[in-house]
Amino acid sequence: MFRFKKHFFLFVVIAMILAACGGGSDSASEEASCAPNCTYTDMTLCYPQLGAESDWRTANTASFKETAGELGVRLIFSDAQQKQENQISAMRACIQQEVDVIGLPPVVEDGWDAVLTEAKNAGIPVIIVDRSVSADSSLYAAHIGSDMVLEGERAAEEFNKAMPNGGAVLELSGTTGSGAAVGRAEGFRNKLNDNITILDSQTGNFTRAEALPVMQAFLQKYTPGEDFQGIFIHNDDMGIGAIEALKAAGINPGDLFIVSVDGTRGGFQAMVDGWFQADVECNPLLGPQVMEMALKLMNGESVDREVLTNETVYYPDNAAELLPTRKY
Ligand code: GYE
Repeated sequence: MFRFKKHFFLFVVIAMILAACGGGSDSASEEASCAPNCTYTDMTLCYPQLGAESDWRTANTASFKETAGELGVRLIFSDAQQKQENQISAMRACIQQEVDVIGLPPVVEDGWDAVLTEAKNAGIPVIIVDRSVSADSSLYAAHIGSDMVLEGERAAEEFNKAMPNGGAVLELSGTTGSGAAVGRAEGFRNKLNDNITILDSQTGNFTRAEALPVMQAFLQKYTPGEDFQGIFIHNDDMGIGAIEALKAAGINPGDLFIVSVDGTRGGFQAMVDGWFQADVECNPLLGPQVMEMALKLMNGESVDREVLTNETVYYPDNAAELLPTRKY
């Protein structure tokens, strides 16, 4: 009898320990085992980068790698080459490895529900970085990035100032379905004066190489100066591709009103050369902010769900002076 009681007692204790360890329990807590005292050296951060399509992206990648190196964060980095399926499989691999936090810069807005749910069920908080997602916000911890709509609105205001009597513009837009392209296009249309028409809009997928033939095709269809007076370009890399196409066709890009987005060194150089008339800033240096937030999430602290980057518009008048100070 005594022996039976003892074994029964042991069985109950073991069962309680197993239950406390959460073996097979439904949803895990989002706090790491080091919480509330986790430090950067405790952190494994997964960053399934969307690609290497632009100078902006290169600077964004460098920001994550450098910041992780400085802070002692273990960074699991991958490059999805602008393919959503690659980003999703990289995320699944990170979930398997039980990383502490995932930073996701989504190539497009739609199609994240399944993998975000998997991360949530695994207790891994996800910070959406840079572009936005259309998924329900209960599926991720927060979003850190630029206000893409505001960027488009700022670009529109430059055309409104430069073309008070109206006219027509072309739009070279970013990756179809990406938060950056959707937001910039929306903001542009929100604020563009009624007397300025958008003659045509085509995607150059945010790359120099793809923008060049798109600009060439525009030039086959429309006569610069006559059919259109300006071009709104969703990033500097595509702007540089478009400039190449214009020059190759014997057109002086400075005769048109060209506004781009990002504010990279290439964009500043294009302003110095007289090709861009304004460059709407979009800051890629998000590594420090994302890692600071990731640490808070590991420690179970609350975070702001939407963190927008403070940005401005740059102009040719002081571009030469600012160019050497640019970090990207
Ligand atoms: O403007 C562009 C890059 O998502 C904000 O992506 C980012 C955009 C940026 O390819 O250069």
